[in-house]
Amino acid sequence: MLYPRESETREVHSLDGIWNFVRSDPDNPTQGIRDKWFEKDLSKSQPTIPMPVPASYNDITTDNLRDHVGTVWYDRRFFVPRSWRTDQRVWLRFGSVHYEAYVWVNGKRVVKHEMGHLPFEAEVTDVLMYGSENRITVMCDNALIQTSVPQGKITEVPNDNGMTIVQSYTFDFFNYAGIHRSVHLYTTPKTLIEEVKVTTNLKNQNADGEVSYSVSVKGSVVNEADNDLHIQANLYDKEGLLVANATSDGKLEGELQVAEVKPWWPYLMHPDPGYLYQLEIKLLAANEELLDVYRLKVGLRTLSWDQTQFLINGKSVYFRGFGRHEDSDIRGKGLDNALMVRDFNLLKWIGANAYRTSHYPYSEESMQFADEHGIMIIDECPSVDTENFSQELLGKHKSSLEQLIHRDRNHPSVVMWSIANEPRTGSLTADSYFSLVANFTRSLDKTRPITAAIATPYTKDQAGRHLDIISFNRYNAWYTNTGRLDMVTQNVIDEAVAWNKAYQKPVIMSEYGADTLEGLHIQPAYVWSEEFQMEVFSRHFKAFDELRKKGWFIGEFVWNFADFKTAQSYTRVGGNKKGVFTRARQPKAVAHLLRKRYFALGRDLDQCNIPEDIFIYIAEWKS
Ligand code: GCB
Repeated sequence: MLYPRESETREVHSLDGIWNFVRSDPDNPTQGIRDKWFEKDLSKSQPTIPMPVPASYNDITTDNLRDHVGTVWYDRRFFVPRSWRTDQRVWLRFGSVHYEAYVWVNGKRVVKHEMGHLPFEAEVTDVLMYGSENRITVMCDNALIQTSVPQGKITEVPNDNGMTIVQSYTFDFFNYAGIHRSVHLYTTPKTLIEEVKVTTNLKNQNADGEVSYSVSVKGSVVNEADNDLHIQANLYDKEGLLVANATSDGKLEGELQVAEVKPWWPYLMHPDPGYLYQLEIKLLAANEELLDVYRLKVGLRTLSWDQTQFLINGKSVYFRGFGRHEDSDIRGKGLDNALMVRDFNLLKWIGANAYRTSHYPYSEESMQFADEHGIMIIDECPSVDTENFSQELLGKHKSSLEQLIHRDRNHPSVVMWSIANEPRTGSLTADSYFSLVANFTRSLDKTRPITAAIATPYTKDQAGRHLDIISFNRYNAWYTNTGRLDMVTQNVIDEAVAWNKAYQKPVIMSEYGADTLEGLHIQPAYVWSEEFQMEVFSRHFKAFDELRKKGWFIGEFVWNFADFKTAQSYTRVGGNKKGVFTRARQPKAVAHLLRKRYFALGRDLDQCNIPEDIFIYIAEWKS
């Protein structure tokens, strides 16, 4: 599904803003459907409150909307200009609604979508009233069950006043819900570019590049000219100069050859990282009439991998990154440009070159930003703590990957697919389940390797054999041997070696860390203190440097970039505090340590420049 972009044939209107909101009675979640709340303004059925879009609804009010389980309703009115009545289509697109969404326009249901973090859309041409006001109504259900992705459980338990419905889940982040990303209305011509798939290749030692594109079209007029639809593809460099062009045959695909190419490089691996070209796709009729235009950014790069390494443009990559969350105060998982830009500034300040979209797909806007800034992404689907494997779950898990890959396959920043986080891979059922999930993923995209972040011990794991790259999560000195800083380095080395021995594949440590309360200082180091976090990291660094010498250890990912909200638990003080940054995106002491390491690695491995302020004057050392 293409990101909505304006062009000479397309208009985009935002429906973001303040919507009206109703929380259903948790004991009667389908009341709104039965009573047809979508047929008129919500305020005619129930008292409404204002609710920002995009945002999670949970932390907006002062009553306990936070822990609401079940359905909520949103609506708003909007104008559709008279000019849109002309010979074109209008689409309604949601960047994401968590978890299940039902959408009506002027009382008519236009789309239903299950699964958060992924976009969906519907054509609304025939239900809109042009040159007048329209109404959009959304019902959103946050309930997670054993066959949703991710999984959860709904139970009814006694409380002081009777019975209450409780949502539980094993994953360690708050189940924020609502209209999380932007809502757009956009127009397209009747015959439109529906999908564009781009792959790139570099040749002659990165001197020449190739962009292959294939386009699918919707709604071509059924007449003899159909087969003569064709594509004019133009590629422009950053300065706007045309560097290659091609006209497709009737199969609507083709190749562009780029001489003296500027490859897409990750941050700190090249002085000009994240170089993007603009690909202009023009859909033309047989008589050369311009039907539709869509433009997207393209980065030219190659990926390859074998049993010991992962390469970009033929150069071996060492990942220095983070597991992250889309999470912040008040807005929860709602898209926030200020937060996104701040996060990228911090990623670059600290010298990271990668992150994993733990534990679900991140916003399309952040994927575009990663392309621009040369940050490599391990793109994870929303399957976390996967267990109780069933056919129904498998179907939804595959669907999540299909939607993710369709959304993200053109991003140069996406270098790997992660098919799950900490799935329970110790059983034989996990073997066949993950063989199916991995093969399905490969059938959709062969150009990127597949991984999963595994916490099952290597002795029991049944999924690693289906992956291309092994990622493991482990919390030495935290969940195991708590407080024992002397039991980190060797354990990390031993486990990574064992994973490599078991599968003969490259290995990444995809999570390590320690909860740390900002400002808590205890010397000697004691759990939860800033000193402890620094020592835990430093002991891991030592292990990683030993492992790097072995030739198959390809990356280190801290857990977590920033503190984040979780469900309530006595192990969590206001949430998970393993952040290198606080939830307000300020550095803890360990951030300065990590920054020195990431830049030191960048200098050693990729010959990057070191920022001057890394060296703080202390004294003249006498040798
Ligand atoms: C993990 C999970 C992550 C948790 C983390 C922790 O293994 O993958 O979601 O937040 O541990 O801090 O417990």
